Amino acid sequence: MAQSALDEISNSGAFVRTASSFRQIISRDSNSQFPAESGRYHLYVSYACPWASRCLAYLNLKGLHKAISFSSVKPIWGRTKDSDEHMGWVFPDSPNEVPGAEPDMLNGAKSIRELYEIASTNYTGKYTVPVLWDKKLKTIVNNESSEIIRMFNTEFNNIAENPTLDLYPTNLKAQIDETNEWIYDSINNGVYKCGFAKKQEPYNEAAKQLYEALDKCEEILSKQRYICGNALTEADVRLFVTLIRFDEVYAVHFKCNKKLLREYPNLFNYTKDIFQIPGISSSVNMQHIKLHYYGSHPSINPFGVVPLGPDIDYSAPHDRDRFST
Ligand SMILES: N[C@@H](CCC(=O)N[C@@H](CS)C(=O)NCC(=O)O)C(=O)O
Repeated sequence: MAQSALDEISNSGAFVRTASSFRQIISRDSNSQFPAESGRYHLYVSYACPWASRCLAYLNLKGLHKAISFSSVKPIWGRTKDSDEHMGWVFPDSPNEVPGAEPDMLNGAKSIRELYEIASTNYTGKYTVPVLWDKKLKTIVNNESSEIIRMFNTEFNNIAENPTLDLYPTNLKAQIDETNEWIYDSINNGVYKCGFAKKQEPYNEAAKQLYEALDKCEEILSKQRYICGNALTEADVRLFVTLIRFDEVYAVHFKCNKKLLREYPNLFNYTKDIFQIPGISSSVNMQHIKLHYYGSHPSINPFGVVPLGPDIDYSAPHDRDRFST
């Protein structure tokens, strides 16, 4: 089984992501195994990781800081054990080592791998973030961001500061699901397929699909403020986490350079618009993002040199107010 994303390559040279393993659900039902109690859960993230960042964005948007604690690992992968060569997410020794990264105060773990080993003695998969941790049962509840964001959206409403915000409303579920599907495949995961391809053909195919999907988004966003209409939904948060990394990282590191995000007027302004929603900008740490990608994939960037640019100001004015909401 793959122990890191860098191993998830098929015989044809294409990147093929494996499914997450911990799939328990936190419920508002106080009799469930994992009830939505304040102070019980902790979200381990890396600011670098788009999947973890969407959970962090939700934590902020729903006003769950007091109910659910979170911390970020160090941006650059390190050795997770002295006895083997595995490289993965590690915690700093002190809060001053890398701004934004914190030691593991809950379990005293040195790496995310250690958390997986506490949760399961026979785990053989990847040691990914996000990790939604149960402090009471000392285990991983869930490590699949698409499920974590759904729990944050609905299950904590009794303790959330923003309980009425519903990013997956009943009347839009079908449209959000349909949008997520092509955006996940061609854009969120598509950039990874471009970046990790080890042969020309799978790269060409992934890049073609990526740019068709970006063109489609550009077209949709020329007519409406958000991707599923004129209200923010889950689909926007999911799209945003990839777009915010696009010009700073994916264009260079993952060879997604056929067109830059800032060459798409609607997508670029849309990215600024979402960035400026209260709670979103603090889920974005561009320093961690750049350090991680350029510094953790030696097969793509052997010397770990981080490019200077383009240093885009996503808090600059945008033109999305032209649509009514
Ligand atoms: N399906 C997972 C994917 C998470 C994921 O791939 N995280 C990456 C970071 S961006 C990771 O932790 N990779 C560790 C590794 O490949 O060893 C989710 O969406 O939660």
